[in-house]
Amino acid sequence: MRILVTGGAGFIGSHFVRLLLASHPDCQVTNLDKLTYAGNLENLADCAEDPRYRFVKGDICDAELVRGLMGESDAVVHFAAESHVDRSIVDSAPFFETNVRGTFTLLEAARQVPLQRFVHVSTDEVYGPIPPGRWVNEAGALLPSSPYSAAKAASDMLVLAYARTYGVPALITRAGNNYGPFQFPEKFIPLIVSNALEDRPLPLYGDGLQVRDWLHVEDHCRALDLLLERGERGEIYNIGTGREHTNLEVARAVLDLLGKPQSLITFVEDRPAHDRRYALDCAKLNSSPGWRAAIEFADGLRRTVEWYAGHPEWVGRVRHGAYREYYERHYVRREETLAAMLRGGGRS
Ligand code: NAD
Ligand code: TDX
Repeated sequence: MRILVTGGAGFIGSHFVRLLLASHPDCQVTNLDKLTYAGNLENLADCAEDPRYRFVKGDICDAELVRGLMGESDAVVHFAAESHVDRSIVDSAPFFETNVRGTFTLLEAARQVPLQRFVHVSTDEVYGPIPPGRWVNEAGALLPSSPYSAAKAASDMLVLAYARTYGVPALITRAGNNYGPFQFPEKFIPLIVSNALEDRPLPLYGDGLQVRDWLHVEDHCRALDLLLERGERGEIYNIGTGREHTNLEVARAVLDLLGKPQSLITFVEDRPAHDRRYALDCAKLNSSPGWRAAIEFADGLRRTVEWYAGHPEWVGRVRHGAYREYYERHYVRREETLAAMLRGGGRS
């Protein structure tokens, strides 16, 4: 099968490309990626020489390029997106450009070629916050809180409309928070791990009691691979573990794993419109095609912490390279201010 992967140089996309090449000897993979700050070809250095793999640098909003690549493909797995909520609050324009117009551009091409499958990788954030004691299934209302999740919800609506109107063989997946190696250290787990490694404060928004369903990236990619083969067109599939952890629990566990003091935990101003809890009902995927997360959170977190501790050069290049300006603007200055506050007996 010839598979076009968009955003394959990012965190989840790079794991997915690696999984495809490892588990499907006859596949041909084209990775279309614009290489934004989040795209990093180092994430796929071990695949670069594989004759079944091809990298194309380009934008999913480029209709001509997308039409050409899709015409040579049997299936599309669409990861490319602006993916960080905090950035969408600072500047939402690239989120609507890539997540909405980019998805529209792919769908326009998809309706003109004989594709077998189009997997649209979406998120649990489109449902908005889920009250305690409840879990949302695929029929849940979409109530996105951030510009990021609003753009993802808009792209989901386009996918459903193109499946119904033009028969594009598309399905949508909505996963919980991913974690694992190669995740950009602006996201919570790699941010707190790399801060702890440098003895910097771990910033927890608000009271730190927000709940997320942490899904190891390898479990997520296994589910996507299964759905690429056996998912039903026009359907939506939630992908989660059913486990709940507060951000504070995660931060405490990371500090314990690294033998660092709990005093590094620092409560900071909350994110605007911060969703309190995500909780997915995954009964559909669990029953057919039949998938369950295999990696326990404690084990996955330990391995992830070990990976970051063992790759200081990767973290250093990412933090101080493409990411430097944003990192300094949003984290270093804030942490320095916090550290000064703490020295002066302020909030802790
Ligand atoms: P990421 O930010 O690590 O990677 C995104 C990739 O897309 C990068 O390689 C970037 O260069 C590329 N890209 C961005 N704009 C592009 C454009 N216009 N054209 C081509 N390439 C472009 O993101 P991620 O965390 O790997 O997330 C991948 C997908 O999974 C996203 O669609 C996201 O919404 C979804 N998702 C992520 C999570 C999570 O926890 N990270 C959870 C659920 C769903
Ligand atoms: O410095 C921080 N302090 C903090 O308390 C950061 C960066 C985050 N947080 C909190 C906010 C969330 O409650 O940690 C939690 C996780 O934050 P993020 O890593 O920013 O993830 P989230 O906002 O939950 O969104 C993620 O999961 C769904 C991904 O970024 C999305 O791409 C995905 O769709």
